[in-house]
Amino acid sequence: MNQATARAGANIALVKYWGKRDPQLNLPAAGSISITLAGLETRTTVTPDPTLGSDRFFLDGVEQSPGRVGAMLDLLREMAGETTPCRVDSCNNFPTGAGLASSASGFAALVTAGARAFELEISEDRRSGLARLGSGSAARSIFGGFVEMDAGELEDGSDAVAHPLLAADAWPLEVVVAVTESSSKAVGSRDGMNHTMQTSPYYPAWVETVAADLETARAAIVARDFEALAEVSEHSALKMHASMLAARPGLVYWNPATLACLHAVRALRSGGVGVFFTVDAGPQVKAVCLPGEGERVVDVLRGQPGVHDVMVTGLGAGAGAVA
Ligand code: 2P0
Repeated sequence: MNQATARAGANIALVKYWGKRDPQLNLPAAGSISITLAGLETRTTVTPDPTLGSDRFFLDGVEQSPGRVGAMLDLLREMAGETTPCRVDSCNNFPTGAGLASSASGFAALVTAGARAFELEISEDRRSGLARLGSGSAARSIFGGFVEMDAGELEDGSDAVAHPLLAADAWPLEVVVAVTESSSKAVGSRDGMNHTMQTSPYYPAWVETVAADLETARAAIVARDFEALAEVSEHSALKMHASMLAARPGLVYWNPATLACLHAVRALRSGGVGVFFTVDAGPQVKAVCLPGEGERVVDVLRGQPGVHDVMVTGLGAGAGAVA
């Protein structure tokens, strides 16, 4: 056992994951496709310490209940035949819990650091499956660039893992994040997803149509066809939000600034700029741009009423150890 540190980038889904086929094993009802980001990352250090009575977890320096982090450590300890408690120190370089996918980079970094701390020789596939148990979207952050998550068919969930589609430098898109609210969201993804599954009449239609979107997005990525990727990505995001809006009571994650940004992005695209939007379970807007277009999009989104902050980043590598 050793102290080990790992980093992982946040990821943004272009074809969204929303709904589970098995809540216990955290298996998605459908696949998803994402891009892993370079500039929004989590760094996590796992320190096995026999003097601790139980696991301790610090997020950005503030102690939290170990919860799902402790459950992940239990799995890693069981695989390693160990029982030693750990201290986990995790830091995000972006706001936590505000729809910027901190659980994705968080669990990808935790699994990667934890596997190293317990000297487990495990494949990226296996790490992706473990990360999924912590958070569905985390399975994708194990890999860099363009990534596809498979829903899988097996009951034990062993085929519900992600795999890379295209390396980051093969199509170096830029991502502009417009922060329209910096506090944590009212309804977390997991609760929002369950509520949508249970009460939205649009949920079955959502699940039935994801496979076609995956096929379109996959083909667009392989062909570097930005227009096709823009069309299917905006469709997937709006369709996911439509399923949430139709829940009872409806989930409204957007604020006026969210909507202002969506219209601004569409106006830019109509004017010939290579950009499209996506929105997750929160009010932030992510604008995905052709290489070189990011700065122009930053200027426009910064000028939208209600936008607090704008960040630009590129696509990045998968989760990895930090020496
Ligand atoms: C996604 N989201 O594909 C979608 C779009 C949010 C909206 O994956 O319950 O925190 O831990 O598996 O991974 C956020 O959901 O959910 C998410 P759990 P997770 O990025």
